[in-house]
Amino acid sequence: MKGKIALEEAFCLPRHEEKQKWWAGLFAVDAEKHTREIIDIQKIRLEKMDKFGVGYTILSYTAPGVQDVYDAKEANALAVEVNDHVAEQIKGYPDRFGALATLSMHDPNVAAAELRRCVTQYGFLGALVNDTQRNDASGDSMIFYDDPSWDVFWQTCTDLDVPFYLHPRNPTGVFMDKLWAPRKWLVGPPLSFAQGVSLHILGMVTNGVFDRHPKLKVIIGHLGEHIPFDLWRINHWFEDVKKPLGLDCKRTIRDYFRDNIYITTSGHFSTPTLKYCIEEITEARILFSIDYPFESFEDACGWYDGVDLEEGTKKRIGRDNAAALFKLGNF
Ligand code: GRE
Repeated sequence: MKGKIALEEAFCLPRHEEKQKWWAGLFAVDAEKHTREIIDIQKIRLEKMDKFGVGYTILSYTAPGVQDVYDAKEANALAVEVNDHVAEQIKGYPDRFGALATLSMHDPNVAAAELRRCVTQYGFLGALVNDTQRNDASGDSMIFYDDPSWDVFWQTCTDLDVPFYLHPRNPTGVFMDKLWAPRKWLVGPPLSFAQGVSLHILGMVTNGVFDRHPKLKVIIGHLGEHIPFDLWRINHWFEDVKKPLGLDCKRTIRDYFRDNIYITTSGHFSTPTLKYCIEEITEARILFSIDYPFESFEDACGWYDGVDLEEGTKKRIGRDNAAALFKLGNF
C-alpha cells in the first residue's frame, strides 16, 4: 500500500550518539546501524519511506529521553532543544514529515506551555511522552499524569485539539532492582513496556482523566499494550465488582476505547492479533505504525502490505484514520 502514515517513529539528537549506542546495545543486534538510523532523518529514512510506501512519518524523540532526566530545569531545556532540532530538520519536507512534541513532565504548566509553543510555532501534531517522568536520582520516584494536578495539561491538549501518545519507558530504581533485574530479558518489548503503559492508561481511566476531559485523545502503541486482549475481563471487573465497591469512572472501558483511545500497530505485526483488535475495538481506532528503528520498515510494511484485509479497512488503518486524527488534509 502506498501513502501509509507511520507515527511511532523515533529520532535522537546527534550529540547523544554515544548514549544511544549504549541503549542500542540493550535492544538492537547491530547497535552501530541502529544509531545511524535513529540520528538520521532526511536521508536513510526518506529512502526507506519511498521504498516501502510510507508517504508521511510523524517523528518523536527516543525513549526514555526527557522522561529520564530528573532535574526539572534540565529536562525542559532538553525538550526545547529536541523540539527546535526536529522542527529545523523537517521544515523543508512538509509533505513527508510531521512531529510530536517532546515534553518535560515535571510540571503540568511547563509541559502545557511547551506543547502549545510546538503546536502554534512549529505546527507539531501532538505530543509523545515516554510513560512516567523520573523524579529523582535513584529512579524510585516517578510522576504519573493521572491525578487532577495534571488537568491543566490535559485541558491544553483538548484546547489545541491534538492527541497525546503514551509511549513506554524502561523501569528504574527499586522497581528495576526488585522486579525486573532478576528477570532482565523481560525488560522492554517482551513485557515491561506494556505493563508500564497499561498501568498508566488504566490509571487515567479509573482516576477520571477522560471523564474530566471527554474530548482527550490518547494513543498507545503495540496493538494496545496487552489491553485489548483483556478488555472483557477489565470490563467485567469494573462494571460488576469495582463500581459497586466505589470505582466512580462514569463510562465503561469500552466507551473510553471507542471515544478517547487509539492503538497503533507499532512493533506488533501479527495478522490474527490485528484482526482480533479490529473485532474488539473496531478499525476506526487502529493506526498503522512501524516503531522504526527499533523495528524495520521491511518487517512492518512487508507484513501490512500483504495482510488480507478488505481494501477500505486497509486504507483506513494504513492512512485515513491517522490523516483524520492529525488533520493532515487530503494527504
Ligand atoms: C522504543 O520504542 O523506544 C523502544 C526501545 C527499546 C526497545 C524497543 C523499542 O527504546 O520499541
